[in-house]
Amino acid sequence: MLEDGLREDELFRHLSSIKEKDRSYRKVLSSMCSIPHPVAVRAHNIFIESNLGDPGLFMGTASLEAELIERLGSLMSLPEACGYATSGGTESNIQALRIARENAGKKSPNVIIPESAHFSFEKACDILSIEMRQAPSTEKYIVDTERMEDLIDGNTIGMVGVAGTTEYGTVDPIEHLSDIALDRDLFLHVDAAFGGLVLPFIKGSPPFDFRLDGVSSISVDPHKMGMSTIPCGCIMVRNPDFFRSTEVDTPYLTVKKECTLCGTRPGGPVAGALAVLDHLGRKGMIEVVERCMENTRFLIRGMEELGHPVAVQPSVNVASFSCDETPDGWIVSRTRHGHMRTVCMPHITRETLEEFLKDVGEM
Ligand code: 0PR
Repeated sequence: MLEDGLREDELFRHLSSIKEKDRSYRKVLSSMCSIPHPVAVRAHNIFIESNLGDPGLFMGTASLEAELIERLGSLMSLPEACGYATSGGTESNIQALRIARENAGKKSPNVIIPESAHFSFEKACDILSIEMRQAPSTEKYIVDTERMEDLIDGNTIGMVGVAGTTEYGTVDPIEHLSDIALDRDLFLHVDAAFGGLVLPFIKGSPPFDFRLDGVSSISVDPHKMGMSTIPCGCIMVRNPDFFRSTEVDTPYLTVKKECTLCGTRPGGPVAGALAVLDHLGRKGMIEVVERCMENTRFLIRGMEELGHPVAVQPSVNVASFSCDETPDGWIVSRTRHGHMRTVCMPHITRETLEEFLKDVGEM
């Protein structure tokens, strides 16, 4: 710790120089986060000191969280869905498996997840001492439901389906998983961290939400395609009783019980997330998603013309290609199968993609 504090101008000169070491999003095709919408930043700043961990103190902010859950619940076809704002998809997935485990009450619990599921499930299973059984994907990079069913036994506490996979932008056959869940009386968690704010705005998207009776919980992240500030995820459940199992007594707080994983929780990103949804409305969200999807199709056409086929036609704005090299100055990621993975987030413009394709062509 410094003995004498820095002057404000010195401090901020230093911070600005450090910030320059961060990448700007311009040539970043690997991220599922983006530049937050200006209304999100403005709303976030208004609620900068609010703590949702003590909702009795911050009743206004708590009402915004309830509104956010109502908006997202409606988007997921269940306006009365019960939920709360998390720090993102990882926390939502941990909580979903925690609820599934408590709900099933098995001695040696296991959960069946698609091989393509996000690595946060590995963390969740480790923390919760649940055996993670991975079901392989088909050649379309969606889970093979027959293989999934084969893995179910008497100790299975639930299944996971992904709506908008991190690596290929595909959607698992959630309708079929929902039938299996109902048939075998299992908890079904849908990880729609990415797709939850994309698929509802695309006509003809496959069903993945609470319309399917077997879906028990869904996670949706406003800090991805919701353009909110970080961190903002949401976990929603069909049955409010599900949260009983994660409740603890909080005798000295303004509320006497808490079902969340984190204690202190920021109100700013929640205000930011709601601000974006209310400012853009359904029409504005459709425009944003359409632009991202048009850009994704443009990129796929361009890459294919250059001899780099897309691994699978995605259902959301994530596209992965057979292309071993990466042009200088660009950030893409690599899937576990070695494909070049790209995400056309709102910060990726048509001009940026033209520049990217030109550089790929010159590699
Ligand atoms: N579920 C899915 C389907 C995801 O894609 C992700 C994250 C998560 C859960 C976990 O969400 P949180 O990271 O919010 O806990 N997917 C991105 C990924 O791992 C996260 C990311 C975002 C990574 C921006 C890098 C980046 O620059 O690729």
